[in-house]
Amino acid sequence: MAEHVILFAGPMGAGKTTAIEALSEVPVVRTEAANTDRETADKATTTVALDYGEITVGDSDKVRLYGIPGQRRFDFMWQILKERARGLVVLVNADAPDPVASMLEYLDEFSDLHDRGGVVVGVTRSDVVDGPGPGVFSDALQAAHPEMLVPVFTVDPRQTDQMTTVLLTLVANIEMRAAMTAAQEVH
Ligand SMILES: Nc1nc2c(ncn2[C@@H]2O[C@H](COP(=O)(O)OP(=O)(O)OP(=O)(O)O)[C@@H](O)[C@H]2O)c(=O)[nH]1
Ligand SMILES: [Mg+2]
Repeated sequence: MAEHVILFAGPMGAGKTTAIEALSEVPVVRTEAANTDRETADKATTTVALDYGEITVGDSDKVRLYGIPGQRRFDFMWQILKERARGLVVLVNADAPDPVASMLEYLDEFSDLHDRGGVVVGVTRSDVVDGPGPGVFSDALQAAHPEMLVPVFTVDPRQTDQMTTVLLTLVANIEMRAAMTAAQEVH
């Protein structure tokens, strides 16, 4: 039985808590407090410490899902969770002021997760605004980090099936990377 620890990062209101709620098979541990920054994200609450959920993939692989706060003033949690994680889902909302720049910031911040495991990007709230499509995000990624292999999805975090596709892609990438590393060590 393998275990994966996956981090969900991205700006406030991108849908990290929503995604973990959609995916988790156990009741999600949430740490929401009243949102005093309605300008950045017009919603009642915001995550102040972490979200936690779990899902089983395949026969018995447990995936631990951690969501981190989007607000920088809570970024002490980022460091703690970063050390445990092996995979990263960057969610970025298409209606943010500069979603492409925002995605690149999160990738820089968590680049060691790419080296240790894998990263996928989900562009959310594409139905709310006619923003840049996934190709724009992929091109920016390729230009900034040609060494990284990062799939980009357009996703609605409220939809369990869409989030499952994103998560399974990430888990497959992590396992492929681990298998290749193991094979290199044998030779
Ligand atoms: N229409 C639409 N709404 C979305 C989409 N993705 C997320 N939302 C909504 O946007 C809000 C996102 O809120 P959260 O899930 O709390 O966002 P978060 O990333 O956890 O934010 P912080 O914890 O504050 O950093 C929720 O109200 C979602 O229902 C989408 O693709 N389309
Ligand atoms: Mg949240």
